[in-house]
Amino acid sequence: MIELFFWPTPNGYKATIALAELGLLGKVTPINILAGEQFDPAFLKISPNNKVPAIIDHDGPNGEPVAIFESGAILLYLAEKTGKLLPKSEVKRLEALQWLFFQVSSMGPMLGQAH
Ligand SMILES: N[C@@H](CCC(=O)N[C@@H](CS)C(=O)NCC(=O)O)C(=O)O
Repeated sequence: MIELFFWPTPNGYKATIALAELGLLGKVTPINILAGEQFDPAFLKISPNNKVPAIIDHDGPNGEPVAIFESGAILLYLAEKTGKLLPKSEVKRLEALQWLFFQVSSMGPMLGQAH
């Protein structure tokens, strides 16, 4: 199971939905970004850009714990770890990756600024 550091925002839900769909959602630690908890030094060791979502996979590469921040990196990590969510066909995989990068680099930030 994977530990999630979460606040109920669209970015927070992206990681939550992927973890739930994969049956990997473990302990959920709320990080209240309205109260400044994202600047807690302990959380900054997990997410150095002081943002949710972030995860800790206690069974990461080589069986070691690994902390991951950035929703796109989390989604890619989960897809590669499980062999799910990303198509196997190279062309379809590239298509999915283009929309993933479009979402995290173009759509997400614009919606964030709009709100
Ligand atoms: N590029 C990041 C954006 C994450 C992000 O903007 N998180 C916001 C909530 S939606 C946050 O934690 N803000 C707290 C802050 O910036 O201090 C991702 O895709 O994970």
